[in-house]
Amino acid sequence: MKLKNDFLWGGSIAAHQVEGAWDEDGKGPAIMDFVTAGEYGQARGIHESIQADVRYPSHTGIDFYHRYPEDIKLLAGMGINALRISIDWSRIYPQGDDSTPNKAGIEFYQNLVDELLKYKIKPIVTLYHFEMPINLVRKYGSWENKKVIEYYLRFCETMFQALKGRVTHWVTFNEMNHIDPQSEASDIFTYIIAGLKYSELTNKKQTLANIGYNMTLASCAAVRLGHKIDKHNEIGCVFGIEPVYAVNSDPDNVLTAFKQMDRDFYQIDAMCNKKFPQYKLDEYKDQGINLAVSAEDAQIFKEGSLDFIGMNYYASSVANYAGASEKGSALFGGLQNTFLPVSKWGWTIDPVGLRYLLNYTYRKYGLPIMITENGLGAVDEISADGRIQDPYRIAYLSKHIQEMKKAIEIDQVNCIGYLTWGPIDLVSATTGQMSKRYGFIYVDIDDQGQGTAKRLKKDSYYWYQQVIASNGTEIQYDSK
Ligand code: BGP
Repeated sequence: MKLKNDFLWGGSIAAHQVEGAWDEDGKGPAIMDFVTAGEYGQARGIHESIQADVRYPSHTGIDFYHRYPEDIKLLAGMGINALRISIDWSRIYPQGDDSTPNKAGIEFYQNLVDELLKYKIKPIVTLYHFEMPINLVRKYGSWENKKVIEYYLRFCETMFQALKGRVTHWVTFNEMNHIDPQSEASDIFTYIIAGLKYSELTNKKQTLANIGYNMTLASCAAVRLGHKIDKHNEIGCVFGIEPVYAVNSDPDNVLTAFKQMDRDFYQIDAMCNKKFPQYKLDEYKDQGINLAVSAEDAQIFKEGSLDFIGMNYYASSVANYAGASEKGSALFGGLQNTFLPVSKWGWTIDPVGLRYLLNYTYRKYGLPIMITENGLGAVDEISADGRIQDPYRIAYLSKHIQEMKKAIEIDQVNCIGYLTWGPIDLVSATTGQMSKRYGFIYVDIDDQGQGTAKRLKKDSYYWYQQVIASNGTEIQYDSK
């Protein structure tokens, strides 16, 4: 298998990390609008109400809401043929349970999509990327309440209809798999996904299981709905998964690693195998967690299976093991791998892990896989002549593309696209920083929100242009 001519090369962004304009044109407050900026080792604050003199990065983002024509023109200059965007639910239904949608919000996304189509860039639209109206959390208790599924589906229907004929590729949810009753979670991870703080949940295991189940059900119901509205719709769900390796070949450690990695797959099982997995229900039962699949739900799982799997890939980790002396500090709490380097933010850099994960996932489901995020968060410096040299980013991306190509060309994995995270610098989700940059395009805004907001092309901009123009054959980097 070779990279197909219509292979998708592009990037991914999320509304709350770029748009800003958090209270303009009828947008309601959403969960991330209450989150302050943090940094590596210092968690983002989660506030009950907006406080004066506090910086909430989503309020201004990179001002994409007003600057998107300029930004899309720059992105188009690299030759990308796909951009994954998200729709901020709170722009469409400001309170989540409003009786009618906000026209200005719909128009914004119609115009944004038209701008992409003008440059022949395929819009890939995520319907939930950490952007829930806060009212749905406070009034209904977030995803634990089935009423929220109804409101989500109404929002999906509004957008499927509003963008019918313009958008064919959809993503129901971004990274719901981090909701996991079996492991301790940080407040920011449960908050980002469901607007709830882990430390404040009273019945943690039951609540997280309910949320994981309801989101899975909502995704399947959205797929079914999207197919009904337009048979051309290709609908996927995006997962943030990582390979989990064993520290050594001790079979106990190998089994522990397998179990830790497998935990992230029960929702994909449900979405691809037309059935919520019985093993998960039995496992829950053993742990005193009650979950029952109604006949109506079973029908939804049956009729709402995915067309493709979206994979966000950044890092791998090593499973904890009995007698480990160190505490897990890798991305999702695993141990660091002594064979591999880490980014400045402690994320393990493992290009081969991408090939491994592509193989593992493709062999399990046989569905097309789109790499929906990949990238290196790094600090960039502007030199005196205005140039931004970022060979570290090029090195990271080119190594990952090489491994993806091996998965496609040697291992016969049907991978349909490669989207980098944040092709234009944006606000970091986990830290709220601007200085954790992923882009090919630099945005002159600092961690305090100060700067000209000017956009500048980095060296990697020209490199990605060359990668795309050659359909992935020229990935070398000439630093001159
Ligand atoms: C993914 C999220 C993105 C993005 C990315 C990088 O999990 O889908 O929203 O933010 O991680 O993370 P960060 O911004 O924390 O560096």
